[in-house]
Order: sequence, then structure tokens, then C-alpha cells
Amino acid sequence: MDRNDAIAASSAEARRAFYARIGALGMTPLWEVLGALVPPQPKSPVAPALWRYDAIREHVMEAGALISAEEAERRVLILENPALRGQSCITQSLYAGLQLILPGEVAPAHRHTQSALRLVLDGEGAYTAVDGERTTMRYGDFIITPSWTFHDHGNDGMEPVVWLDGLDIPLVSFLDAGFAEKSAAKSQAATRPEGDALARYGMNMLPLDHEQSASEPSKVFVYPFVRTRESLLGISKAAIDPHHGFKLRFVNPATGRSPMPTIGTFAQRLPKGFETRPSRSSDSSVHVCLEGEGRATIGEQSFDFGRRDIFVVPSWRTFSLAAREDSLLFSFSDRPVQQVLGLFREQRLD
Ligand code: GTQ
Repeated sequence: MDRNDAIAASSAEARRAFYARIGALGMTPLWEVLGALVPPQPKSPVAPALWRYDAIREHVMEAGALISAEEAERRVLILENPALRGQSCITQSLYAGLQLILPGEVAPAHRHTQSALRLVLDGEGAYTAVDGERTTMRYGDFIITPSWTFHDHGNDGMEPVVWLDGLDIPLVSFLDAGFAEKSAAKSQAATRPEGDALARYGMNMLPLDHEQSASEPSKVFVYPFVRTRESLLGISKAAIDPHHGFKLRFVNPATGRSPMPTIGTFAQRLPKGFETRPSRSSDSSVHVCLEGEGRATIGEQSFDFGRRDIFVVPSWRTFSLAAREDSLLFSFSDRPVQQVLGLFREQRLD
């Protein structure tokens, strides 16, 4: 051992001893972890992944034979990110799951501080009730249940109904701000007729005295797929965005902000044969193909997707889409949280 090695060895030993002494006092040295704590750019532990609906559908249906919606309270198979198993999340901030409700069943009314979205994927005849109004769930409809609003789900139809749940459960858990309670009534009494909120708040008009702060959720709680489609087809005669195709964000029409403060939601059309240029953004995102088919390239990996398939894109991973058929996609992320905190970044590549 030369002199320099001896000094290095003794200082390494001195450091270890020092770390042990301060460890006993509840302290640890920053310089050992600084690079991981303050990375030059996001190094998301989230893995890119795709769930093929055709492959998981039978298992979702099997859950229907094992437990009732009422016993389960919510009969859901959670989509766990493969790199975050056991944590009940699809990204670091978001949860996703597939909820099944069979004919005649009710998922009883409750409310919680976590915000939820539903994207209807399979079957007809179910409804969700939010704050005293029911909405019939149709394929591709995007429905919200904002923080602390009572909601119950039911199926008055003839077939099983499945939808994707997206919630900010990990974010609320991180903040230790979760509260929940059950309603005394299994199903909410209807206090408004179906369609009331959409007519009152979702037609480019608002009630005379209606005012909302920027963080309040939308009173429109259903964004019907027929309207989303109409918007996406309507803008398709104009120039296409090379990075995103034809892409719109859903808004609270009273504020122009996202429908709920913690989850941003988007709809996108890619014409047959269109390939986006790559881009990356600081929000990990969950994508659902509602029509068409194509390929998602996420970092080094590629995933072929078709109707009802769900895939996840980690923060700051290079991402591009290619449409084999005319395709419509829905997506959601924590973008509005990052935006109000001044953290959101996006980079268009190529
Ligand atoms: O429908 O209220 O997937 O409370 C997870 C938690 C759905 C719901 C989930 C929930 C719900």
C-alpha cells in the first residue's frame, strides 16, 4: 500500500466510523446520495409496459365468479407497473385498474379524497352516479368522480361491464391526505335527471352565478365519446402536429383547467399510416387505444397495441407512436400537478 492508498483507506475507515456515529443520531451524509436525490434528469423507476385487453379480459371476468361487487366494494384488478410490484400503482403518482360490474350488481356509494376517472371499455348497461346524478356508461366515455364526491356504480343491463379506473391514490398516499367514508344509502337517490350537468355546464354556457377557483373540479362529470370523436375528427382538416398528431386535452369548461386538479386527460387521433416524431415529457402517462391499432416506441422498447389495450410511458422516456389504422387514444397523467408546481417539462425531438 503506498502513501496515498493508506490515506484513502484510513479516510474511508474514518468516514464509515463517522457515518455510524451520526447514524445513531438519526443523520446521514448528503454527499453519499446527492446524485440520486438531485439527478440531472428524471430517472423514473417506472417500466414501460402494455396490457393486452384480449389477454386479461377472461381473468377480469373470472373475478366476477369469485366475489360480488358488493362484498368487494369495488371489484377491480389493479394494473401494477412491472417495476413497482406490490405497490398498487401504474406510475409513481397514479393508480390504474379494471373494474367489473355484472348485471344487477351495485358497487355501493362512498366517497374519498382521491380523485377518480373511468374510461368505459367493455359492455353496455352500467351507470355511475356522481353527486346525485346518474350517467349511462358507453364505450369510450370518460367519466370523473372528483375528490370527496359520493359515487356508486350499478349495472341495470344484460351484460358484464368493464371500465378502466385511473386514480391519484399514490399521490394522495404520498401526501398522507387520504380520507374516505361510506354512504348510509347503497345507491344514491337521484337529485338531478341524467344529462343535467352536461346541459348546464358543458354546452359553452354556465349558470348565471357560477364561479369556480382554478383548483375546483369540473361540474361536467361525463365527457361522452361521441363528442370526443367529433372534436378529433373536426380538427383533422387542419394541420397535424408532427409530435402528437391531432391531440386535445379535456378541460373543466368553467376554468379551462384540467377536469380534476390532480389528473390531466387527453384524447388523440392518428390517421392511418401516421408516425409521430419522438418526444419526452416529465409526466409518466397511461394510454388507452379506443380505436385502430399501431405501435408505441418507448425508449428502446416497442409495443404493438390494438383496441382496448393499455400502456404506460415513464417520465422523460423518448416516446413515439405509429398508427397502422386510423387510431384514437385516450391518455392521462399527473401533468396538471407538475404544471401548477412549475415542474412540467416537455421536449420535442428530431
Ligand atoms: O370506484 O370508487 O379502482 O374507490 C379504486 C378505488 C375504484 C371506486 C378503484 C376506488 C374505486
